[in-house]
Amino acid sequence: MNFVRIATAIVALGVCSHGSLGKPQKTEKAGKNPGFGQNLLKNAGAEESTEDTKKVPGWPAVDGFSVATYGSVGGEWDWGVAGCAQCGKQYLRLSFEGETKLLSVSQTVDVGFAAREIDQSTVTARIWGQLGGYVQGDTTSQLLASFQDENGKELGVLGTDPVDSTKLSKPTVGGTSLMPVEKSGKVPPGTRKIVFTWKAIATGDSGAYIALADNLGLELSAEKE
Ligand SMILES: [Ca+2]
Repeated sequence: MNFVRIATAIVALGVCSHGSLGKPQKTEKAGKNPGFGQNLLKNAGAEESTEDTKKVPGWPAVDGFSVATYGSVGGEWDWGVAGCAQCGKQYLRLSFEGETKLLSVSQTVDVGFAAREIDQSTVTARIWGQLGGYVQGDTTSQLLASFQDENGKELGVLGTDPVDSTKLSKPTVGGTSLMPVEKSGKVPPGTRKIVFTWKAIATGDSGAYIALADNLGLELSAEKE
């Protein structure tokens, strides 16, 4: 049993410490399993149309979570100005206030299609996105991937660093900006689902907190056979 626990701990550490910077984004064998090399999130770029901006297609309804058209919200960009070159026309918002200091939204992705490769410890997960908010603002956010077995037991977590709002580039219009974030790590054996979460956290006491995101992603790739 001790060996099992130690092995599990080593896997968990590996998940947290493996960076992907400089690595190719898709491995040469990514085509082997048709599910590899694909963005597994629904409506990852927030471009799907909806009549109610609080009902975001592909995402659960969460109070304070919404989709917006670039330019439609005062203070955040302007009409025709997107948060990034490939950001399209719409973006995601997490908005909360008062005593609420944290707000998140998640998608759960079934990765049973890669069970064999995952249990052989040959699968890498990559999460990425464009995250931001008001430059110098007191809201940060990050992306998290919780690797879980079929019973929902967490086997490991992969997370990007929270966005530093003082490092957001000065926007050409409006007061908000996005920056790319990314993290990769080994998928622990036994993983059958991945809970992808975008989590916003208040870093000050302004009482009004806004985190913005676009072009989120989660993909699996085979490292080796
Ligand atoms: Ca978009």
